Amino acid sequence: MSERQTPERLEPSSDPSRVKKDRAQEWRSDDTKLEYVNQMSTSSSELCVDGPRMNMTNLHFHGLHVSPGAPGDDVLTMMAMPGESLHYTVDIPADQPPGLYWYHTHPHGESYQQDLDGMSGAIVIDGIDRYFPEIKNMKEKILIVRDAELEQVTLHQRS
Ligand SMILES: [Cu+2]
Repeated sequence: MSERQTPERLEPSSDPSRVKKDRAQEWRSDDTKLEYVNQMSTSSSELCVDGPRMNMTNLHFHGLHVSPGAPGDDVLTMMAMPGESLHYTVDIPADQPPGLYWYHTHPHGESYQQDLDGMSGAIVIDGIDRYFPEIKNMKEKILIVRDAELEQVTLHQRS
């Protein structure tokens, strides 16, 4: 049996904003600094795709129109080994389309298992009511489905 460990400590401010993530935390679109702490153990008995896990990690901000260079959405050179931290600056542009995005780990060779273990979360860019005013007063619920594989759905036409 494996022990689940989470390496994340995202510390956005508590100010109201247009950018929200799960855990009911919010941060302002101009408050873009994140500290990501790898709290995984230095040794692992679990195997990865190509050998033993090293428990390294980083973040990818999926779908956001942000810089792919460090200290932004850089999944190639930014990497935290156990006990290390990464300091991100994620400048989300004012014209980022509203909608549901997500962040997830992205260390090559280990991200698949880390993502399946829950190392991901939602990022909501507010403003969809600008396009659909009728939903302005609807209560928002964010639903994240994990540990489930979705099978391809084929629609059959009834004759
Ligand atoms: Cu992604």
